[in-house]
Amino acid sequence: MSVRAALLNRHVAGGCHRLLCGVPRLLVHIRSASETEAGTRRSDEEHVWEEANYLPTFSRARIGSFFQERPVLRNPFLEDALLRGYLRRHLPQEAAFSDLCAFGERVANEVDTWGRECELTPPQLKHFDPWGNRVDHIVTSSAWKRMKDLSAQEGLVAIGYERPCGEWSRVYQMSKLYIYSPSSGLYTCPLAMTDGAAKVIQSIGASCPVDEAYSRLTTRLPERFWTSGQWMTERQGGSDVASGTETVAVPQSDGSYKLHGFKWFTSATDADMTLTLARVQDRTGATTPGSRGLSLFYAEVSRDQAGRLRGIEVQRLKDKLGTRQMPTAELLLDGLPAHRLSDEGRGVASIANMLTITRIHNSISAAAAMRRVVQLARDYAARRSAFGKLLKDHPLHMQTLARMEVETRGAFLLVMDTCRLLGREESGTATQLDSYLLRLLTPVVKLYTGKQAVSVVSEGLESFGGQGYIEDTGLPGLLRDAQVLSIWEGTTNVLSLDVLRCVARSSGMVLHAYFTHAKSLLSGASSVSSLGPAVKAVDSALSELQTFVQVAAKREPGYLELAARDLAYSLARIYTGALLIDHASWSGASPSDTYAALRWCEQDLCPVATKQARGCYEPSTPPLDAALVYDRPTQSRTFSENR
Ligand code: UCC
Repeated sequence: MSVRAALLNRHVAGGCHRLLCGVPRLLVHIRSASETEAGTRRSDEEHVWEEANYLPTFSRARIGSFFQERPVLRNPFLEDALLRGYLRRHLPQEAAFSDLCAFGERVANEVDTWGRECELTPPQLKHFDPWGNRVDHIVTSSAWKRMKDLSAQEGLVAIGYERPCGEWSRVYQMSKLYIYSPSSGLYTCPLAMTDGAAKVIQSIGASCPVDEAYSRLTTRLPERFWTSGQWMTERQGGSDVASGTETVAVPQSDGSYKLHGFKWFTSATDADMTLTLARVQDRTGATTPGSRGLSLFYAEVSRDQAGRLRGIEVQRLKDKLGTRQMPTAELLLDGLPAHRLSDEGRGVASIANMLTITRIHNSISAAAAMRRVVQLARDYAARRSAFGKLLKDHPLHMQTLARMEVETRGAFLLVMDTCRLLGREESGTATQLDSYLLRLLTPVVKLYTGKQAVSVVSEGLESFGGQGYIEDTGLPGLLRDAQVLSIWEGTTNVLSLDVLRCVARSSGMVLHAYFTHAKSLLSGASSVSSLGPAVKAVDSALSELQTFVQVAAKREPGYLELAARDLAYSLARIYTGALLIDHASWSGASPSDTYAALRWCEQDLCPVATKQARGCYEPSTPPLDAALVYDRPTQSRTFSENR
């Protein structure tokens, strides 16, 4: 620091008024954040000093001159080597490519800001108008409304039904949602349910009045576009829908119904219509309990002339950990006009199509959350210096990001393969084995990617240091929103049991389809020597899995139930390994594709066999688990004795 500057600082620090008034030409230290180029550091010697005619009466405190550059979101389509490689291999259609590229540009430059606005302007419930009339208005942000128009224009639901790419149309649609999801302000949630409702209506056969609804759910015209809700959850039944659903459907003389009940979680409650479950009352008012008493209903959300919701009271909005952008409500159904869509007692089986679609959307969102955090983290690693060099030049940091990348690639391929199967089924090209595989993979991909997303996004936040924990960076919201992915649409354990259920209901055919396809993926790569260790690992994991299944099939039912989660994880890891190998053996693959496959296959691919060998599913285990969970100091020993 120059002598002059030091003198000046002393004077200012001393509050020397004389100096301010009496000396005509003073030096002012420029220290405003906006005047300092982001990410640059200047030594004291290099500080810029400027002459000025006066000093302000008040001046900001010195806050230093270094400002860290923020991570920048670039076109998520162009930035994603695997997405582009996968599409080049399977869907080499110029129109789809240029649409995805243009959409990616829009997401980075425009939509991402709307998503942030959705987060910062959460929905509010206005129960009454200024004159005391009950109105139950859910007030959403303008950004949330723009998302609705955008979704229609971009065909985010419509593509799945227009099928511009034949059996690859679902892959195209889901690729678009994958690019969109982390910037969507959770608008992907209503889109998931909208897609699911369209699928249910299509599979049941769209006749009056749902033909109109179907055309609105699948339109590209914003002014016609509707979203749908999926009201399944009641106070007694989140997972156990069959025994927990209390809502009753009272038949009307014109063949329609009125619904009475309480829906405890309804997501994106600003929807235009909904599908929901209820029990039809007979003439005496009695209903059938359990799953066989449930039927599927369609209801429109509408208002009467006085502006009141017809047959619905919005009790309150939920105060949630994440997904705050989206209105989630408790609803009292008090005579909601509805139409029965399914045969009586076929409600769960009929809404299952919706569950398949929403679970796949959930998995897309999970893979997309991982991809987004990796994309931002790698950008940041090229901007942030610590310990003398950029983060990207620290091998340990790169190792961490590379592990996240491997998880993300695995999740992506697992989800896209499920979309591939869905597309084949819908376009009529699926074999029976494809259909079995789709049934098995749907719960597997949902449960596995939901968990991976939480772990990868959490790791991703850590890679920003303290900034990852700061709200106005927008990063913490990624973690909050990831946490729901393993909860809604079936928790990890409920979906693990769904895996067992579909194995049992298909008499093991879903597993036959699984083994057949996984082996065919491996056989295509057997001549690629660089993939040898990965092929060997997946091959032996498949054998272990087969042995496990044979042993477990002969054991008591409780044995398999205890193994359900590990079995589902094993199915996910082995199949994903096979997909990574298959992708790496493609002629257009990169060395990184091979490296990712090798790294993935280094983990325990078949934890169910590992844990079986350790006796984890033996009948002696559950009491020990329970004793461990409820472990308490024994009553005979007092506190002082324990010490
Ligand atoms: O609504 C929610 C939030 C909405 C937000 C959505 C956004 C999602 C993505 C966003 C991305 C950002 S959350 C609430 C969702 N609720 C659930 O997921 C319920 C979880 N519980 C289950 O999945 C259970 O396993 C139940 C409810 C399906 C079990 O019911 P049941 O009645 O005990 O099941 P059953 O008896 O096993 O099956 C009844 C029938 C059978 O058909 P049939 O009679 O022909 O043999 C089954 O094969 O339903 C059939 N079925 C299925 N079919 C049951 N599950 C399935 C399935 N997964 N796929 C095909």
